[in-house]
Amino acid sequence: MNYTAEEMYAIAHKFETTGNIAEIRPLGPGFINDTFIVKTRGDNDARYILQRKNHNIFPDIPGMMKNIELVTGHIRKKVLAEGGDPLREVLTLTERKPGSMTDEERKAPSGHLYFRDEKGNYWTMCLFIEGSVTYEKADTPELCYKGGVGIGKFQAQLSDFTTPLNETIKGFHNIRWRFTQWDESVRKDAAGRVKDLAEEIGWIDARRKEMLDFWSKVEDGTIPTRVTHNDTKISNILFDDKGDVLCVIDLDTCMSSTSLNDFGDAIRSYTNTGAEDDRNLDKVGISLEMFEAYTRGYLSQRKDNLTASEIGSLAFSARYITFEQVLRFLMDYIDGDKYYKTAYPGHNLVRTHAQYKLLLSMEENYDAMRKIVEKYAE
Ligand code: GN1
Ligand code: MG
Repeated sequence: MNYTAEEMYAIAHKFETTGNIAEIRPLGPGFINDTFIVKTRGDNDARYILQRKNHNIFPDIPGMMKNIELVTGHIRKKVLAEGGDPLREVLTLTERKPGSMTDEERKAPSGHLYFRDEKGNYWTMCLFIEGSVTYEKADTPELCYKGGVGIGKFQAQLSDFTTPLNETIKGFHNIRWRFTQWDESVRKDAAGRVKDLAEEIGWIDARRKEMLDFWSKVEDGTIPTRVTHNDTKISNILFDDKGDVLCVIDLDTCMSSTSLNDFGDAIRSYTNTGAEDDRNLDKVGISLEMFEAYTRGYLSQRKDNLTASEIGSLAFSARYITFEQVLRFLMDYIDGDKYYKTAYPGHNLVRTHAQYKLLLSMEENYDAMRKIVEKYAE
């Protein structure tokens, strides 16, 4: 990412902020997009999130922004109806300054929601929610419980959303499609790494059938399709200073899929006693205490609305999404680290091993996980 300060200011100026832009700083360790925080000074000081969306990963940014506009608009109505604060309980997109737009931009689909610069990169902006807190890891059962309530509420708010959404990444959590990509990657062996990965590739092969069997239930409708977030790791959730969920962020992957993805991906991050890329595998595993707390919170919002097939698959969904993550990290390592940003050589392999350790721990604790789900689904 090579942008001078002047270029960054010019990009931020394309959006309708209050006050003058005073500072632009990078924010967070996102794996996909580049994120900045923009401070303004004026009558109402405010902060904004400016993001360069990765169009190599999201091929249709206008379609993605359309999804986000529709979904946030729907949630905003629900928040207002309940007397909540729409500036804190849902993401607020910042539009382009009308005067900064060319006729062509004005006419483009979702043209008011992004700026495409001369390098071909896409930029978007939204309001920063003051006083919000994010976590890389859940440190208390209380936080897990509240995260579960938050994701449950998010799904409930969208349960009557019927407008078709664009598929922003093809087959995102569709393991059949992931296996198609996987077989191609292993065959191509673009970085010449396959020869050293017999053990890891065996982990994937050994679980192919059970994962495809699960996905068949989504394909044949046994498990229903709903509007889901698809990236519910804890760092994509804003909490307030009391630990209550304010809103879910990073809506890039909001699409139609199974609600189980959101449960599974949350469990993958909330309950891990180690880091997603821990080198010390002894630290990695599922905390059943955290699992119970999240499940209790989530089902308090959703148990009356989920089908028996969904409830019956909740515990497995954690294994499904964690398996998929092992596959995706390993596939990216095989491809030569093209998808995820990495901090050092071999980072994707470290991530693969750490997520595999988490998967093993979920497999060992599967009966206990199922019993916990049953307890709170009653
Ligand atoms: C990416 O965008 P971010 O960093 O929240 C990825 C998720 C992975 C996650 C692993 C669009 O999430 O699917 O689970 O990394 N997002 C995309 O931490 O691929
Ligand atoms: Mg994301």
